[in-house]
Amino acid sequence: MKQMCVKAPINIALIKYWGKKDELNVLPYNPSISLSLSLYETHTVLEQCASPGLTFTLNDLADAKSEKKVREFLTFFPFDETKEGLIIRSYNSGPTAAGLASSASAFAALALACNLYYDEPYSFEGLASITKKGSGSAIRSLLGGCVEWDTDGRIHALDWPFEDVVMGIVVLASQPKKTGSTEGMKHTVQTAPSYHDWVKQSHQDAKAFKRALQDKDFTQLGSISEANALALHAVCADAKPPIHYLNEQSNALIKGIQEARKEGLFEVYCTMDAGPNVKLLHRDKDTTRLTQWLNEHGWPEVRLSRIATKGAHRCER
Ligand code: 2P0
Repeated sequence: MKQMCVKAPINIALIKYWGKKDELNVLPYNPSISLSLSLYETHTVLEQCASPGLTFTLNDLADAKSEKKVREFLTFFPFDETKEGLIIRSYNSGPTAAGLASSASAFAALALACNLYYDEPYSFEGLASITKKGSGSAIRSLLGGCVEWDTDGRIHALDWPFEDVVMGIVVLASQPKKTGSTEGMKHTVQTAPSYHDWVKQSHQDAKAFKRALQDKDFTQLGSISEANALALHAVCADAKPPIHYLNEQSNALIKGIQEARKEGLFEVYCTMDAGPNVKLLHRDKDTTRLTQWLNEHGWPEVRLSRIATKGAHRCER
């Protein structure tokens, strides 16, 4: 029986994507830049089956909502449910739908697995353009390292000069978020008066971020990333009614990190996505001081991640 196994890493954006200028083709209003991370990944297995129909499981459980999205995604491939049997098993090693990029790794893995299973109907560019239709940010998990997704819908690997950079993730909540990203960004585009200023600023942030990469200037890179994340949450709060992904704990942790940084205790920068969890960008030399500080202040244990050098790739079962 035919079978295909693929793994894809999560990615965390340092310059955030939030809003589609073209919903049909999933083209973003602004460029985003991310790091693929080795901490969590999705492992997806496609298997031929004798009886026609689709069976989908997520972490070995049936999941109607995800199955619907997978079925929609399969329309990009020559899958005929009335004639062909297909079992898709998907495993997320991290929490699902909690702002930890599980849909990014999931659709990157699914897209590559389907493309290989059906003998590559798409070139890499074609694959990228359908992957983002599963989930916009998933396009960035096709590549490893530092990845830019531009407003024309293309992805580029950027040279990442910091071998010692670590991303720490402090999980403050692992339940699925109340407002999904798709609906949250649409609501923000439609109702936040400051949305277009935010887009303008994001373009400038992306330019400044790439300059900081060329200059190998971690301080600049971290400062831009933190400001860009805070601006995302400010524009969400500007929507009518507002969207608040951060909770009191997230805000307290961000404030504590900023104060400790100002005092010179460590050089750590915060970034947050569509959920309350806080990610902490720093270098090896600060990991011990950061973990001690988190511990002393009663924060949950930080999960540390290196940058994943490989994007979505075929694997053995
Ligand atoms: C990002 N996020 O750049 C931003 C920052 C969350 C906050 O991309 O509608 O699941 O499927 O394109 O990719 C999450 O949004 O949304 C996201 P769709 P997606 O990582």
